[in-house]
Amino acid sequence: MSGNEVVSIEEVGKVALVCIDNPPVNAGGYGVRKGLQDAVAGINADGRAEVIAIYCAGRTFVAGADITEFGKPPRAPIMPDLYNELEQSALPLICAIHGTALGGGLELAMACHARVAVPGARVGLPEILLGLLPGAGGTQRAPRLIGIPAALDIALSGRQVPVEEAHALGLIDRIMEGAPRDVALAAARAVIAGELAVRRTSDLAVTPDDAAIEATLAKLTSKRPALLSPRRCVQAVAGATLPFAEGLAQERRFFMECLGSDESRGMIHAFFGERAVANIPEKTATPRDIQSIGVIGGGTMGSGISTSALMAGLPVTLVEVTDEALARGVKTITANLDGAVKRGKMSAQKRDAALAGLTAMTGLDGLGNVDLVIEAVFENMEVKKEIFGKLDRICKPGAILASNTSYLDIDEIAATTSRPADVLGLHFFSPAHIMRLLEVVVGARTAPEVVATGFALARKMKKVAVRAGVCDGFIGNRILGHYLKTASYLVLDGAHPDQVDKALEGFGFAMGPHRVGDLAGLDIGYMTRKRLAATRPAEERYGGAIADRLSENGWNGRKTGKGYFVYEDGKTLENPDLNAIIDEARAGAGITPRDFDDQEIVDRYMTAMISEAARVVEDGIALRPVDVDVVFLMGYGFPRFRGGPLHYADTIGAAELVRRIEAYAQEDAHYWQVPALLRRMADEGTSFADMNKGI
Ligand code: 3H9
Repeated sequence: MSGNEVVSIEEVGKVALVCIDNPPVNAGGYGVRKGLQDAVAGINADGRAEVIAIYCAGRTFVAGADITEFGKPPRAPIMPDLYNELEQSALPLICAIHGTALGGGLELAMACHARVAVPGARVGLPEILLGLLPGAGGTQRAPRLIGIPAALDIALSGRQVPVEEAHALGLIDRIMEGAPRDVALAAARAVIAGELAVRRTSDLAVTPDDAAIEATLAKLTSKRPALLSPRRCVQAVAGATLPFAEGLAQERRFFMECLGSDESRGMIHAFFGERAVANIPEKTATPRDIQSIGVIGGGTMGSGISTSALMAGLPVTLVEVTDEALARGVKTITANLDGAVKRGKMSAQKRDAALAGLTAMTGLDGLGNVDLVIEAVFENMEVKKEIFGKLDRICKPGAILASNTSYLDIDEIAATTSRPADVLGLHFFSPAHIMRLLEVVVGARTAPEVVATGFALARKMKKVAVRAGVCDGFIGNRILGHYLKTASYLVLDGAHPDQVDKALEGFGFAMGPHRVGDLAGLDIGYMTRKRLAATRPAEERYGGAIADRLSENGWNGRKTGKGYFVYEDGKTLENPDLNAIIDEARAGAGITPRDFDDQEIVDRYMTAMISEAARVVEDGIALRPVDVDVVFLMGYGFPRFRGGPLHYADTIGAAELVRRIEAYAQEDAHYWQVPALLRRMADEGTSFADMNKGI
């Protein structure tokens, strides 16, 4: 009865304490499962203890199954069988939770005969975020403990439930203060003293709730029709009214079906991708200490960045040109923080403390003492150069000078200073206090510790940083600029903007490109096309005629009430003038329109996106394919269950992509060119996943 390398047993009087110690998050891999099985069986056989109490070492209770084991042959004991076995323990079996009991962790707790948790602990069933459903009895035991509606809410949202709420629901029996081992021991003694009740969850009855099941399924069909795992999750929960073994067998079937789906492969790729992007060449450099930040520009971006920094507890000096602009910036920041309080992201007290950290002033002179400056003025190289020249004179030695530019050359900006090693791009996404992506743009001379500081700042702001090289648009906007042309070509050639949007929404995007354009403002694209007009190659087909005409009419999208669509009383309606504009543009270009089916729309759009993404990897702008995936998942509304453009590309295969590009090139050989990387992959039979290996 000695346990194994990750599960140990300690006898304290009549209590057998079982400790799981499997860093970093005590995931329930084979060693943990086997250790628990042997420990609980051994203690029962031994006959000395009166209660068994499980707790975890380190920062958290079991955070779920070991995700890295998915896709490999299962190794007995598998979780659902093990938890049944544990639940049948003759000795009372309890657990003490700290940190987060998630997925298979919470399922372990629910298989115990009582559960206690420390203040601050959280519990949840996040399998849905991995394209799965709770597969170790969670869909059967949660309804028995807390009822069908609450079980549906927790399993479908995947949210982390605070311990107080979990206690009120009946998921946790008692909240107890102390170190996990002490709490486990005290709770076990309470069981011996008859002060803490124990019972087997699978013995409890479930109150049927067909209305809740049907309403939830109907909502899923209208809101998330493309996804398998939420639907299967509801069906599994509905099965909780069956005899326990039957419900459990059905849950297992559904779990295995989801585990074998592209949906879960995409979402698991996204989970590991978000963490893998932190693996950069500069990761061993020591970040500089950032205690204060300066933000230049109080517009939407500057205010959003300031809000994000203040929410992370960093004092901000906001700089604007005029008092009026400054007042507008402060007002926006205040409204952003109020919004965060309303959404439950921060307390009113924290908001007040954050606002107290804001200093607002006109002129750059007040930035002499800050550790990092983020310039967020409008996109004009001359203006930016002038600002960086001044910052070079004003800022203290060692201060980091960052630009929030979305596409301009960081090296050219850095060259206006005497300290190019301290200059980098920090490209936030709008709204900056909500969007979690940060592109850290590394110039030719940016110092490693400056890059590392960008990543550390992102972590502090609870954002995910992706390393990008210098080029027009970096990773995201460079690829976007390319594939948006496809959307315009599709419309010129015969598809309707609404059809294009609906086809892509069917693929999984929250909004199609025309609705997004209307939301962002069509004037942005209009100005970009004007800016690039002089450099547009003569062979390039011009796709902007329709959008140009909309902007020239003053129809710049939502903010003007009209763009590709008309916006009235919160509704999106057809623009009655759009067809005439489209007809005129087609006639002007001598095009006879043809029909497109939705699949061709998706194929062309995605192939264009993948082509440019392949070039971005090949050019070294992105370190690996997964970096592109994370940029699109976190910054461009790419459907998470598709895993990102290059994960999705692997589901098509390089050979088929090359074939498609060559076919499209028959009509437009300038736009549709096979990227050398894709050609090589097709010849060698390799995938983008191969290039991600060893991260
Ligand atoms: C499940 O349980 C299925 C069952 O229902 C049925 C089975 C039959 N496995 O996030 P962090 C790694 S599905 C393997 O940076 P934090 C992670 O990759 C599972 N590895 O820490 C990272 O590695 P690295 C349901 C895992 O403190 C390191 O641990 N559970 C797992 O910011 C640190 O992670 C979940 O979905 C895992 N389960 O956040 C929970 N989890 O350092 C997933 C983490 O090499 N996990 N790693 O990059 C989380 O949400 C967060 O990790 C957690 C800690 C909140 C726990």
